Amino acid sequence: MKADKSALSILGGPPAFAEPLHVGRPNVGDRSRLLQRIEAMLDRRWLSNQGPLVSEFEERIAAYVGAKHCIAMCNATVALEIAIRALGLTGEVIVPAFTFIATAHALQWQEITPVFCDIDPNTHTLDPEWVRRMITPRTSGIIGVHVWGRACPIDALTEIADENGLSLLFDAAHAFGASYRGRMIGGFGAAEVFSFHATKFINCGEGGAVVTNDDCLAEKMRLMRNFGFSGLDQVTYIGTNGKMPELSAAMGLTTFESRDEFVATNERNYRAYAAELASIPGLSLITYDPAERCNFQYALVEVDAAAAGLSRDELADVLWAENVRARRYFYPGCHRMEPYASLFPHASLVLRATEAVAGRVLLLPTGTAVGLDEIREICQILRLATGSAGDVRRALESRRQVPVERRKVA
Ligand code: T4K
Repeated sequence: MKADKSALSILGGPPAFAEPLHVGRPNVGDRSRLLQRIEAMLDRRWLSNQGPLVSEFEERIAAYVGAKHCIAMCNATVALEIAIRALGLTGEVIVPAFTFIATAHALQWQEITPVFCDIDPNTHTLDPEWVRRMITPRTSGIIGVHVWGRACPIDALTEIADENGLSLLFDAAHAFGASYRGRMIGGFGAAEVFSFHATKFINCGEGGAVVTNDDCLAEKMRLMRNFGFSGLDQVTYIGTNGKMPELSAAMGLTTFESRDEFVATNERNYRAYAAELASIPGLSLITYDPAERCNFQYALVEVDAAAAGLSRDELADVLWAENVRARRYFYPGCHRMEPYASLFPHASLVLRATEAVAGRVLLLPTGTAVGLDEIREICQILRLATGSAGDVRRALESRRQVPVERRKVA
C-alpha cells in the first residue's frame, strides 16, 4: 500500500497496479456449468432462433422478476428500440439526459425526438416535477432510467403518464435484481428493458430483454425481434433481427445462477469502499435504500471539489496514472453529445442537476474481479491525493503541458 504522497504515481512513484483495474470487469460464474451448456448446445447443433437455452433464460428471468413475459434480445439497445416501436411511440418522448447514450439513440434512431428532462440531484433519476413541465401535445411517452440500479420514482411517473395518456417505459439496464417498494423491477410501466451486457450484474456477453405483463405487447415484440415472421412463410410486421443467440443465453443462465454470490461480493466491496471513504473529506459513496433489494453493482463516488481540494476530473487523472480506470459515467450527459448538442444547443441551461451530477460522479472498480486489498489501495490513493491537493494539482498542470505522446502513461 502506498505509504505517503511521494508514492503517488502522479508525483513520481510507480503505478499501484501493473495491470489496468477496470470498472465493469465481467462476473463469470461457474465455468464448468457454462462449458457443459456450450457442449450440449454444440451437440444439439441449435445455435440461434429461439433455442432451448434462450427459452429457459426467458422463463427464469420472467419468474424471477415476477413478470408474465420476458423477450430476450441481442442487447438492450435493440430491446429498447423494439419496445419503443411496439408501444407505437411517436413525436416526442421524455428521457433523462443523465443516462447512457443508448437510451436517447433508441428514440432518435426511429426519428422520435428525445426531450431531455432534468433529474433529482439526490437520486440521479427523473424528477417528476420536471417531467410534467416537459409535456407538450407531441409527447407520446416517458422513459425512466433506473440509474445505478436505484428505482425511478415509479409511482409519481405512473400517475403523470396515466393523467396525460402517455406510455411509460423503463430502461432498467442497471437494475436487474433490484426492487421498488418491495416488488422486483421488471413489473412496472408498460414494459421494462434489462441489459445483460458483459459489464452488467448478470451478463450474456451481449444481451438484453424486455419484460412486460402485457400479452399483446409481448406478442408484437416477439414478432418484431424475428423480422416480423409469424409463420414459416408469413410476415406480419416490419421487424428486425433482435434475437439472442444460444451462446449468450448459456452465459446468461450461468451468471444468473450465481447471482447471490455476485450480490454478496458487490455488497462486501461496497461496504469496504464506504468504510474507507468515510474518512476522506469531500468524497461520498452513493447510498442504496436498505429496505429494497439491490445488486450493489455500482460503486459510485460523488466528489465535492471544494471539500476534497481536488475536482472529480483531477481525481480521475490521479487514478488513471495508477492504472485504475475509474469512469465518469454519464459525463457530459446525452444533451452534450451529437446529434443532440447541435439539435438542442441550449439544453444545458435547463438541465442544471444533470450538469452538476455529471460533473461530480466517478465510478470505481467493483465486482467479483476486485478484491478488498485493491479497494483499500484505491482509497489510500484517494486519501493521499486529497491530503496533498496542492502538490497533486501542480503535478497535473505541468503534466498537461507535456505533449501527450511524451507523457509516461500508466
Ligand atoms: N441503458 C443504460 C442506462 C445503459 O447503461 C446501457 C449500457 C444501455 C441502455 C444499453 O445496453 P446494451 O445495449 O449495452 O446492452 C459500457 C457498456 O458497453 C454498456 O453496456 C453500458 N450501458 C455502459 C454504461 O458501459 P462503454 O462504452 O463505457 O464500454 P467500455 O468498452 O468502455 O467498457 C466499460 C468498462 O468495462 C471498461 O473499463 C472495460 C471493462 N470491460 C468491458 C468489457 C466489454 C471489461 O473489463 N471486460 C469486458 O468484456 O459502455
